[in-house]
Amino acid sequence: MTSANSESPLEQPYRTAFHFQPPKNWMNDPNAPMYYNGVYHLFYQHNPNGPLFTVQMHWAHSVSLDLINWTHLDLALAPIHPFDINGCWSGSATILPENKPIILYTGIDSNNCQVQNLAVPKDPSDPYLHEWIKHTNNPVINLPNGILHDEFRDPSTAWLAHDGKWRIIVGSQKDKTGIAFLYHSTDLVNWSKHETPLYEVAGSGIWECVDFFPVLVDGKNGVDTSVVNMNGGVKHVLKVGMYDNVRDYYMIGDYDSVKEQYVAQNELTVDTLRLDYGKYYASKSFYDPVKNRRILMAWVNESDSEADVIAKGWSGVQSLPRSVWLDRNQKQLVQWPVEEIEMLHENEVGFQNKDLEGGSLVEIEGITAWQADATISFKLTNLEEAEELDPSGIDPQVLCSDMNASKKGKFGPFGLLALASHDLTEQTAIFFRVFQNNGKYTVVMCSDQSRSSTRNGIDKTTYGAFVDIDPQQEEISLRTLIDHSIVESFGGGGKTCITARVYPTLAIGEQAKLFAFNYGTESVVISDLKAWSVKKAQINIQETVICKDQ
Ligand code: DQQ
Repeated sequence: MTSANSESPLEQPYRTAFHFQPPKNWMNDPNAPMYYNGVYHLFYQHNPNGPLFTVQMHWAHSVSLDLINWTHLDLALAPIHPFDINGCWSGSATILPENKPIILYTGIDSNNCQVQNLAVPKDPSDPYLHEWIKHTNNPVINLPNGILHDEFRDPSTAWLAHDGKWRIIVGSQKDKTGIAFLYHSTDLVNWSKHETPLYEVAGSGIWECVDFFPVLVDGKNGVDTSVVNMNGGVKHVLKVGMYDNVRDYYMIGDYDSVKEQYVAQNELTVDTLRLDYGKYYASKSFYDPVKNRRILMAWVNESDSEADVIAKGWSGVQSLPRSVWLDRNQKQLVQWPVEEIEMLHENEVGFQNKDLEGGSLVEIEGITAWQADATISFKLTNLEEAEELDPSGIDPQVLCSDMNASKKGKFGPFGLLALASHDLTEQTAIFFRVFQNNGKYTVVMCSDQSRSSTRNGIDKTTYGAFVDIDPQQEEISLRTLIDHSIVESFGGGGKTCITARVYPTLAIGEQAKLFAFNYGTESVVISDLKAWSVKKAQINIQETVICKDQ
């Protein structure tokens, strides 16, 4: 294998076509995504010197006019000052009311202590904000008493509350209790720790990349992070990255900035709500004022070995940016790929109302199946025939591994076989199973990577989660974005998301195929199928190519 720079699909079959990644080397967390003066900015944790993680993180920087095509800029932050000499770690952007962006980030200082730093653009009139100046008062927040030197990081976007004071949260832990420390400031330079954290959960371990944002109670639009009180019109999401299991969990609740209290309506346990039930971590959201929406991005790590990463010369992709809003049931979030992906669609194919008998499959032809966007909806009748299963105490991920895509049920497995070789030796199966219990139905969504590659030494964990829909009332829908080595799936209209990394050896380029399948014994009806080839995005093109009037 040659380095990522050569970009030949045969030499670099796992480089993505429309998911963001750097030209080469290591990338992890998205940092400080924001919209400023007509341009979207994405910074990210980057090792500019190699494809593996190092504590000596830099902030790399790319800009976009549409969240799909990106221009690569010079590094924005490098670890060269006493307050970040051992690493510029994750952080967030805030756009101040006078339309000035700032960044707060974690520095690993010369004592290897995690502290929080402030940076501002050198020239706010520069459309791309190339250069960033670190504040002379850095660090602006020191390690709290009683907290270990390496357990205090990732400041959130700041929000401005009723009293004219800014607030941020910072992730930490004490004796295994995960903590979101709360800080107040009037000038974003001088910060004081509030006497109580915004939230803490015993036993959850250190929290990383905390995110705290409002969502409309009614509607899909986003709201600015500083909207804290709309007379009950918003709820607040607290998202925490749990370092111990590398998963992003969230709670929905009510935030009162006067009482400085967050009351969550769901508990945070390993069984509760996750943004994505596959590989998806360190996510960060921002409010996009142009399209009045909240956008979410996350790091999707590799599943191959360190030796593979060294051979490829790069590691890590970003999820496709997703719009995120509160479901009508007010109990969970809904996520959906940003509409801009449609500019890359071509070769639309589809059909309606096709019976898919038990044990059958149908190829979705006419698209480039290794670079595709597919949506499919299933209608089920005879639901009284569904197998019995009491969902209480069931871990859907375990259920999906035990009952993988090759295990015949009654309703299910049915779904898509992505990145499949012609003889199906290789396939990534994204599918549903439906069960009943005392007149209620349970829908389980699985992403089965066990046959995704003929190669060994790859993490092929099967993922699974419940989808909170009633198949008597609504069809079961699936949308899957397929991009060489990433399969990003949205079940139930975006209520359940599962992202996987896969490394096919046969299902590469024109050899890759896409099928709809039903290996259950009961028939299902494909009420609607649409699929597109997805053209290659311009990712990390040279700076001169992008300009605002294009
Ligand atoms: N990655 C960063 C940290 C953060 C972690 C270091 C999450 O700031 O806690 O690269 O993946």
